[in-house]
Amino acid sequence: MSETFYSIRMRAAERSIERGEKHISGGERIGRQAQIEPIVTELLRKGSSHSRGDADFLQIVIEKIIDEEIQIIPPLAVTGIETSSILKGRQEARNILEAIGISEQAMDAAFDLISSSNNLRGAALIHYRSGIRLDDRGERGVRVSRMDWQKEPELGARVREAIALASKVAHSPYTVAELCWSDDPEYVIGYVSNLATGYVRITPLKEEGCESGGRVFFVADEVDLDAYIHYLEKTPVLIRRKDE
Ligand code: WAQ
Ligand code: MG
Repeated sequence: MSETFYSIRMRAAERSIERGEKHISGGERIGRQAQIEPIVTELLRKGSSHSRGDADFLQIVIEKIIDEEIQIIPPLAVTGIETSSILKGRQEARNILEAIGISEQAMDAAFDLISSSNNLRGAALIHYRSGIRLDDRGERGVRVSRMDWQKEPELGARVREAIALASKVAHSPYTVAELCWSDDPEYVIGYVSNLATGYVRITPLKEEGCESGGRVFFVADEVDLDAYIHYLEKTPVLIRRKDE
């Protein structure tokens, strides 16, 4: 692919002297030159009218992708589970994670972290057996970036973004599984994913009105952390369905 692509990223935050910085919203896209303007407009809308609050800091970065070849990967297959309570939803998530081989300890660490009121801006990397956090990014976590659909699928923006992210994450050999639910107070659906299981949407995973949410990537034994984080943050990935 010799065409020029751009990474377009947004982050929005609420800043106060007493409470420091609260993450409101983020977004990561890839586009050709002609798509920059519409993508910037979409990201601006996303960050400036958000249920988590009014951003008083909003940053958009546009960067030409030069030094790395774009990888093309297929999206994870999507399935869904609906339950009647958060307890049951979380149990379904645990059953899937257990079947994948995630330890009890690692699951507890992940659920504690995501349901804590201290949200990260990115994801926490947790060892799939010990439950020990492996990245040293603190409150920032690791922000997966530089991924998008080659052709926009007919899905809502949120689902489209989540499947693109989960597909990129799952395609690393160091990812054993991912657990996620939103930090947006009105959105109670989350997912468990990996390459073999696909993207399993589960609802509900949290209470309506709750602002806790996040992402945990369960990481394999043989992980090369620097290479893994480089892939997540920097390697450009386009998602393309097999029949396109
Ligand atoms: N990289 C790493 N972590 C991220 C990223 C990223 N690019 N974007 C968000 N996160 C983390 C961060 O901790 C957020 O607080 C948290 O995930 C939730 O982000 O119906 O909307 O964008 O199939 O609020 C999943 C279900 C929705 C979608 C997830 O996440 C569906 C969602 P949000
Ligand atoms: Mg959010």
